[in-house]
Amino acid sequence: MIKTVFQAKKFIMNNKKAFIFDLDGVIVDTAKYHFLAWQKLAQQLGIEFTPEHNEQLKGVSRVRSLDIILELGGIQASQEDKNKWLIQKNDDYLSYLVDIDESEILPGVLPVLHYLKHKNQQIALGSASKNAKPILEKTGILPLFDAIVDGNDVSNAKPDPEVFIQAAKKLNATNENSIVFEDSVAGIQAANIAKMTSVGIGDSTILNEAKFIFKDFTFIDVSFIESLIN
Ligand code: B16
Ligand code: MG
Repeated sequence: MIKTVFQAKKFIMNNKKAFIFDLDGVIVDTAKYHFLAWQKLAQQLGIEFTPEHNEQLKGVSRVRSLDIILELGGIQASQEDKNKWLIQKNDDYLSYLVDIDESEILPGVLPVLHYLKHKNQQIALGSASKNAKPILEKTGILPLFDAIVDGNDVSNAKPDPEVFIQAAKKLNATNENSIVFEDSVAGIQAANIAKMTSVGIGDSTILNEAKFIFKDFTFIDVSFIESLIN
């Protein structure tokens, strides 16, 4: 009897799907604000920082992002200066977010989220950002999420899969039954390392390690979502 209950529980867990969404660059267009804030700091430090350089920062933690920029400029800095610049960058970034609302949600995202809810699917956030919750609140979509894992919860940044593994666990789904939507190379690598289904959102030449790639959510149709559910 105990064995039967255990097996039934295991069966239910193994069949649950987890749809895990990255935030910046996938759900909302805040990647451009990160870029503007980093670019301002880079200019101040006399470092050239282009949109191409910015690709290396997508999905990467705030601390690591600063290190990458300083490496680009060949600058060695004290921890005190680094802390000061991290606060400055985040303050600048937050100043862009003051007035954001639902219009910041990227095209095609809301229909996909609503369709998944309509089909009783579980949705989680898997983001490196420490500003994730206020962004979901301001854009009005926080209630659509069954679980949230963000930069405040993890100690290892993408491409380490910790953020997605935690999200799948919160939803009682196996890694194999988890689907990750990501705009960053580091995030796609994290999903692949965890043996999750990786769906790249963005440029196919940059995200070529993803199992599926779409330019944006308007290219994702119901039949694709259904194929992920079943
Ligand atoms: P914050 P994601 C990531 O969010 C961004 O892509 C990355 O550019 C940023 O450095 C990181 O969050 C940390 O963000 O400074 O707000 O804590 O794409 O994983 O949702
Ligand atoms: Mg992202």
